[in-house]
Amino acid sequence: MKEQLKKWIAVLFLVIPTSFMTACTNQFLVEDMVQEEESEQNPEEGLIVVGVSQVGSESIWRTAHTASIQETLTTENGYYLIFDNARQKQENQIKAIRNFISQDVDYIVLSPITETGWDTVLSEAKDAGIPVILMDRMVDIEDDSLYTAWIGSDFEEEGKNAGYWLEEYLEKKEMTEEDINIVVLQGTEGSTSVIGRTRGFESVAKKNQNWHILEQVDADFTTAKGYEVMQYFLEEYEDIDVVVSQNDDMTFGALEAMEEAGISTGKDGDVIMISFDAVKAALEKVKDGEINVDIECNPLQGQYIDRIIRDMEKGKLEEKMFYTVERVFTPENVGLVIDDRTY
Ligand code: GZL
Repeated sequence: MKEQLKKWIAVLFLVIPTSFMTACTNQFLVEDMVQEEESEQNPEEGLIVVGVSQVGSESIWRTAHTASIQETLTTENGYYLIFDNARQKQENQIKAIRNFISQDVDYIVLSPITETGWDTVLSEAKDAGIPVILMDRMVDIEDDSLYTAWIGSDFEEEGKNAGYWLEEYLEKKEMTEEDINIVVLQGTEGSTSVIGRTRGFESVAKKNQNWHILEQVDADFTTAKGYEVMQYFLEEYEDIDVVVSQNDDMTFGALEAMEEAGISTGKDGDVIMISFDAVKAALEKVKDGEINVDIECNPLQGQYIDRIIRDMEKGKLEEKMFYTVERVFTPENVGLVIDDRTY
């Protein structure tokens, strides 16, 4: 009997825990399935949901800017990123922002293609209690409480640096008295980068009586338009001494048009070539002497956005304006950075 009893007890000790474990396992399995179900229905569970409205993909700089954001606002870093490319249309950005509001995201990050036309939609975001962080470019609005922070470049400083470089270069070449004819390829009309770079360069130009800005034309920050506008300048003006191009993509188009016209540029060329952005493909041309100077504009803004959001999460944001660090590259110093350039 005892033996029989012992067997039953052993069986019970074996069966109960097993069935209990089976039940638990089943329960855990069920819980897992529910969690899995929930996470499929609610992928942003426990993550900071950020809606990003990007200008477009018009330039190498913009591609690097987008990469910096997408490589930082990852789920591993605690974010659920909803990214919208507006294809260079403000109405697409406004639609995207309204979409983010309807999804009740935690933050909206916006690179505004132009400065005006944002008051209404940013008021809607504020009414919805969603903080807006501006990146790259600025908005021209009545009430600056409509955005919580801004991260970007000092574009006016960039424009001035181009002017200061030209002053120094012409002095070295003993060309401070002769007429200097300048044409400017501008980027997207009404964008902060164009407004600032133009204002900065003009502020230096007006101090040099022998400088003549013949014309400034919008080439929309693209290579194709840069080529077209440079062709127009070459047909319109016989004697161009300096080309200022407000981003490297337009510069590539302008260089192609000048090469086709048999005009050399850069260090020992017919035309002085000044560019902005300092992407690697352009720095190669600085190194080769085809571009005289490239004014850096830093697209790596993802980390700044991450830090701003982290500080806001802790209610610790103390600043509103964050400026990126930038340099001026010439054949003399480009070698220091070119190999490490990731874009
Ligand atoms: C600058 C950015 C400009 C770049 C262009 O911050 O707004 O837009 O200079 C880009 O390359 O298209």
